[in-house]
Parts: sequence; C-alpha cells; structure tokens
Amino acid sequence: MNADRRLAALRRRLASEEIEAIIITDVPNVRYITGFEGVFDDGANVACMLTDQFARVYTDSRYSEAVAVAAEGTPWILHVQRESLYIELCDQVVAEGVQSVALESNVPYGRFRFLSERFGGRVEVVDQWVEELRQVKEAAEVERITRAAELTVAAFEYALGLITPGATEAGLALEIEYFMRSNGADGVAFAPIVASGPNASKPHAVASTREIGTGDLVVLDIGARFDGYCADMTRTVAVGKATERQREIYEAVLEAQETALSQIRGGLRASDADALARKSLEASGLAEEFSHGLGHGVGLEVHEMPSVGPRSRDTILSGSVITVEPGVYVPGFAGVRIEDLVVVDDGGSTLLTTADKRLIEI
Ligand SMILES: [Mn+2]
Repeated sequence: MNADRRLAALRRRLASEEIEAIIITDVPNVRYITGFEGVFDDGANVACMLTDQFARVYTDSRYSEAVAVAAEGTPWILHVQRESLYIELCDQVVAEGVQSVALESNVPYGRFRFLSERFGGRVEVVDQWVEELRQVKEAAEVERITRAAELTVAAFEYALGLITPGATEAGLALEIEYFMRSNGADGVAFAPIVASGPNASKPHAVASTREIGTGDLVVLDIGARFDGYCADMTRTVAVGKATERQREIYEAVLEAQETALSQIRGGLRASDADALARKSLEASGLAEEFSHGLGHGVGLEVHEMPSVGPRSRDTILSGSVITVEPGVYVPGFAGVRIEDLVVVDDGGSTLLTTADKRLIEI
C-alpha cells in the first residue's frame, strides 16, 4: 500500500501544531503510517519517528529483515535497535537537534516520564492524530474491508446450519473462526460472540459452554480480518418458533436500525445518527434497554474513530466505514442486536454486510 499521502498528511499536522517530530508507537498506527503489511504482530516492539526531514522506523532483529524488505522504495529508513527502544529514540532526538516532540497519548506513563526527563526539550502528548487520518478510507482499504465483510456473511450463513439445540456457544464460536480462516481470512477481527438465551442480554458476552436450547434467541456478533482489515456484523436468530414478545423486540430493533441506516451520510453528527435509532426505539418503549452507542468506525482495528454514540463529538465523514448496531437487552430474558457495516458517502451509505435481516427461526 502506498502510504505517501498519509505521511504528507501527518507532516502537515506537525507543521500546523508547530511541533518538530512525532514518535508513533501504537502498532495499528505504525502499520498505517508506514503502509508495511504483514510485518508487525500486535505486540511488536516498534516505533516510528517523523519530522519534515526524515521518516525512521526503529525495531529489533526479530522484525528487521521484514522491515528492510517492506521499506524498499519508501521514504522509511530502518534503524535496528540494540538497546532499549526509548533510550535510542531519545538519543536520536537529541542527536538530530530536535527541540519538540509529540508522543501518542497511549504511551505508558513510565516511558513518557523517562523520555521527558532524558530529552529535556518540549514534549507534547497528542491524541488521535493518526486515528483521525485513518477514519477516511482509501479505495484499497474499502476493498479489503469488503472482503472481510463477505467472509463474515459467509461464516454466518455457515453457522446457521450448525445452530441446533444442544450445540454450545463456544463450539459455534470455534466453528465460525475455523470457517473464516479456512476461507482466506487472516483470522478473526475479535473473539466471536455467540450469546444464547439469558446470555444474549449481555452485549459483549463471552461465548460459554452453555448449550443452546429451543426457545432461545441467539446473538451472533462476528467479524473476519482480511489483509489486516476488520469486519463486524451481528445477527440475532430464534431457535424454534419465536414468541410474540421476541418478535416484537426484534422488529423494533430492526426498524431502529433501518431508520438510522436510511439517514446516515457524510457530514452527519455521530450523536444525531445515534438519536435516530434511539428515537425509533422510544416509540416501542424500548429506548431504555438500548444501553450502548449506535456504532463505531472499523478498519485496521475493529473499534476505531468515529465513535457513534449519544455523547460523541465526532462527525461521520464521507469515506468512513462504520457499524450501525442498535440492540435491546432485557436481563434474564433475552437480547437482540442487529449490526451492519457500511461505507459512508455524501449521499448516504452502502451496505457491506448483506446477510438477511428477516427474523430467522431455526
Ligand atoms: Mn460492533
């Protein structure tokens, strides 16, 4: 992936904030700003330093061979680290005569203190500079998210054939992951949520050894990762014939989701998008049971900017990829969530997760 545009955008930000250098240590941000693919695992020891003069990437011998290959033909210069990453970064900053450095806000406090004290220059903590750039997706990114979404839909359809009384949540979660990986996914974007019966009222339930029973609603919140990019989709199905109350709740959630989907477009305030779904649920007396935000951005990470909730200050930008996922949760009874992934443009949005949304009774 050609990351020149990304580098240029970050350099403009540095200039406008009048800071000479930024050190990037968040691994997804490193992946994004370098454009290096298949090089850094989630726990990678790596940092990038960027000024208007140079772009350097610091890592150790475990990653250096792959970085050297990935950096060919790019502005990135590899420094193979010999002692502590932060000691070397600091020495480098001093050697370059840099006077001001921006650090990302998720840098561990001990590291921040060490660098501040050893460097002695101006250190600024900056929040979400790279994350803001990541919101608006390039065509090649949308393509990968689309592939991840297709694999997710296929895994859901496959899982439908396995949902039967006696099947366990954890067993289904494993089958879903196995299906995704055997069909070309890098892996899962997050541990699949399979929440049945009373477990379905916990939005982020952990798949358990509970056996699915007749009369349960089952929430399947799943996502594949393809070429580094995530998908996220939720469907809720009934095992056996749905009761009247189950169907009522399902239809109310679906209507709230369709209402929001039909009005989301670039430029809409995230809190206004959230209010569309909340208002729709109010009409059914279920707004109180919608206990989380309407959605979130998706890309290199499954949760990224924008945050789409009642207290969000973000705006949904044209070119962003977001989820739309209202849910209703009644403890001890059931939960229903319906979630789609869409790519937003000026006029509206396009669905990337196309699985059927009519209530499926198995
Ligand atoms: Mn989600």
